[in-house]
Amino acid sequence: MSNLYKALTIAGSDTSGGAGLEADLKTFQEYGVYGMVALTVIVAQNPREEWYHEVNPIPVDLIVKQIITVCEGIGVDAMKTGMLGSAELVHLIAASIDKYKLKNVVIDPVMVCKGVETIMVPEAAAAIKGELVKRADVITPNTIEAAYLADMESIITLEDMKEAAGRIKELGAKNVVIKAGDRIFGEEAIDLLYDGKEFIFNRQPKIIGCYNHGAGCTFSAAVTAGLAKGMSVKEAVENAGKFVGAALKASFKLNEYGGALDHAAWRK
Ligand code: PXL
Repeated sequence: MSNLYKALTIAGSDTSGGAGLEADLKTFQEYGVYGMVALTVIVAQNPREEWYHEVNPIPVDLIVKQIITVCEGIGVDAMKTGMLGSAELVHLIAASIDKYKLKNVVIDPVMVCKGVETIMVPEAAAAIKGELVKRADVITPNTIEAAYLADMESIITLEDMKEAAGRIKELGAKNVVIKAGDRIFGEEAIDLLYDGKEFIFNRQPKIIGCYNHGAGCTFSAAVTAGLAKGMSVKEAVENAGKFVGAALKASFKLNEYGGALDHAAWRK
């Protein structure tokens, strides 16, 4: 490798391969970034119970060991978080960001995913709000997560998105990206990037009939990989939008419960 760029994801494993650290590593690979992992939970889906998602936490002392391996033993150019099972783990990650002076910190405040109503225990969500948002160089909530972080009932208009971004910025995040994805706005998928000065809307035609499981993880991983390679936040976010768009367009069915993104689509 001529230039070695290294990224860490502190995230859960999605056994079905579409989301979580599997999506993150596939994305890092496509960007030419060397990917490393601290595994937080293992999600197994049950085909005998309508793909019910079972979330199995990894003991925190084992997560500590993984973070030491990567942060003390190797070093990282950028990092991201994904599914975090407990407030205790959130405290640990906040302390690790400070201890190792980690740069290019991308927080994907995963609180909900398809297949489970709530995956985040309320204490962990509160800890993310109190401890991780202010340490984020970029935070990438969807509209549900953004409404929670911003103390708003819901986000359904562009003005709501701006209001939420402003409130999340006030919690201390350097840059806020709110992904409206397929949830609102009819024919369009609209993301907003707010850096405290400018509201930049990225509008794309909605991709109809695609499988979007893992799209959020892939987006935040693409931002992380971009930052690891030295892109500006604006550039990394723009690129991540295109990367996910291509992966969504080429997404494919896996079984009767859903499908997956094609992470290699951008180069085809
Ligand atoms: O897409 C959210 C998500 C994140 N991380 C893991 C997951 C999921 C959804 O299934 O399994 C590990």
